[in-house]
Amino acid sequence: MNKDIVDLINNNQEFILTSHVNPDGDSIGSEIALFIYIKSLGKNARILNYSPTPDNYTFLDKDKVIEQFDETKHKDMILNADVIFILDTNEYERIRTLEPFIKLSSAKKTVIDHHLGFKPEEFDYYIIDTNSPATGEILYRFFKDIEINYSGKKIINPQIAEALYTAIMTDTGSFKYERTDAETHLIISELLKHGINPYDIYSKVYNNATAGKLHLLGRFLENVKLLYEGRLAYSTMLQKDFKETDTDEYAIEGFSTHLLSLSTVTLGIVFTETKNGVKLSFRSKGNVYSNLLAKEFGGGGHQNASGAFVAGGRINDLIEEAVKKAEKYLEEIKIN
Ligand SMILES: [Mn+2]
Repeated sequence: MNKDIVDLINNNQEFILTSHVNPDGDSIGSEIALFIYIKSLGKNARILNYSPTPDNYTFLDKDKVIEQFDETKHKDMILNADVIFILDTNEYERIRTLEPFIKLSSAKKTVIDHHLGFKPEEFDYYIIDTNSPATGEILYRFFKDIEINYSGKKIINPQIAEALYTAIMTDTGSFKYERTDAETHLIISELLKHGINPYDIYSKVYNNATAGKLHLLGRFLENVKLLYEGRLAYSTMLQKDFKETDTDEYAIEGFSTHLLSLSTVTLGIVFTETKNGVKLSFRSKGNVYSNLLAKEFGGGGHQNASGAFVAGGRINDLIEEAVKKAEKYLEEIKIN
């Protein structure tokens, strides 16, 4: 991958970076890290996201460079860009209203992600590493390769280190999910040498709850249902839950881990009623393929974390349907 991308960056001037709807630590961290690198070469770059940056990740955007996509303001910028990087995103649908302009743009389009999804033929460069637990880890290796083999100059500075650390910390569930391996820890060790503070970063990302969020979590836990000898756990969040706790749908990020904390559970589902449909989030343990179930609802993702959105769907119907369909995915698939 690297030589092509090194040349792509060196030989162009106008860059657009984007990532998925409801960005997470890996999206924002990866965008900031790549942005700083591109800018350091004297190029122009903009980060355009469909969603605003969640409050707990704004510390990464020290110079407030991330912009929320606005069609009138940014359309021409996208159409006329030289290169567009789509980070941590595996399908066009997840960049929402940016999709038509990116498709129309004459820019060279590059995907860097750790999920399968996009059709490679729709892109000029398609860098997918499903062994990486985070896009931030792919970028770390990219930067190290440039430092060693191409530029001889140090790329990773404290700000990039903080962004990549946050990307990897959040996408590995603080270094515990599948695909967290020795290399991940070695990379983290290298990043820590830049003087970043793990406790400080963790606090900024996770110790930011409001009373409303705790009350919402209370409801979420109260609503947990267990089925199939305790192998399936699910919970439901309704619009009234958000209204009554003065929160919104973004507040449930991370709640699904509570479902997997039950020892018997292999698959957890969170059903969220939104204003225009129902969101289904699937989480699983080991070789339980949650993404196959997500696919049955027109969604996708990877083995242990996936999701689907059913526009206009009714939540009770979807719970019934998903519970029924889930049964055949609850057993681990043994691979010899
Ligand atoms: Mn990611």
